[in-house]
Amino acid sequence: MVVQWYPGHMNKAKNQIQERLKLVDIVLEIRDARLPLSSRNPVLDQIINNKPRIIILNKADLADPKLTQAWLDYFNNQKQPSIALDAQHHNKLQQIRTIIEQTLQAKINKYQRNGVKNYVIRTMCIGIPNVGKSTILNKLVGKNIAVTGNKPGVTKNQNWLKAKNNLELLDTPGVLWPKIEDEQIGLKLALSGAVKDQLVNLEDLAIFALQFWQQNYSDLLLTKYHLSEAELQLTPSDLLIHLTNKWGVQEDYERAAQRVIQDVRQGNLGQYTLDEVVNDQL
Ligand SMILES: Nc1nc2c(ncn2[C@@H]2O[C@H](COP(=O)(O)OP(=O)(O)OP(=O)(O)O)[C@@H](O)[C@H]2O)c(=O)[nH]1
Ligand SMILES: [Mg+2]
Repeated sequence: MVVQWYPGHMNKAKNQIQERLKLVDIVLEIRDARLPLSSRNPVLDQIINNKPRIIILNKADLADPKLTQAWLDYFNNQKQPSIALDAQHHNKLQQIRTIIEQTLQAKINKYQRNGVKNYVIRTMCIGIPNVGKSTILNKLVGKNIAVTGNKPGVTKNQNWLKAKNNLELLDTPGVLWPKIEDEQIGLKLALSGAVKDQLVNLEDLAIFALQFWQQNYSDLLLTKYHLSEAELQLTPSDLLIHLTNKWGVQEDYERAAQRVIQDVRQGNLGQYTLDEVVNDQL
């Protein structure tokens, strides 16, 4: 599947992140808990380099809890501060503040030693599109200031938001990288909703999802789609044809594909994580 998903605005957003980075003390890197590895942006990675960083695995409500814990353990072993979160339902936002303060403890101590009372901590929130950056910042601020929406590309420009306790937060537009060489990563990103659906072949995407569920979450597929054991053994594309017939949408495979994709994204096929923990990669 060849997808052109690096329009000019993403390049602009990347350059703006690079420019503003020197103004901030710490970066909140938001990744999708369902794909903690594939939602890591190698381009932003290079830019951020040695800046203190907290990895937030957002949308943890949709992810497989066992694998979320495995990923947190992995980051912990790498001495990389991280937290899993369900920003939509307010979970653990206070803890983000605590981790920010812990990570910047040396700097804060210095301010305090020098009698600086009104110091400001500046944070930049970065990540792929639609991962929940603006939602998290709104929760940290305690008001819905940043615009959010369930499609990629909602935030168009950088915006500073002010939270309590001297915290300033920069919201940024979601950024992908120019060339996604690994097709699997492309499919995982698309399935999570990081890529506009118009840019993707929905049938390919649904077939990828069905295959992943057959291999990893077959029990869920069996019960949620009321399949027989024999139907579960169909090839993924035959399974899509089977579901199309079953749902009575008359050879409209794209419509059936859309339904599968929606079910995955909304969690109707259960909690899932598309990336396994692998060593040596943050
Ligand atoms: N299930 C779930 N949905 C979430 C969570 N956090 C955010 N969302 C939803 O995800 C969608 C995208 O959220 P945004 O905050 O607009 O994402 P963004 O990263 O700012 O997106 P761009 O500005 O387009 O890059 C919205 O529909 C949110 O309600 C979460 O933890 N769980
Ligand atoms: Mg946004």
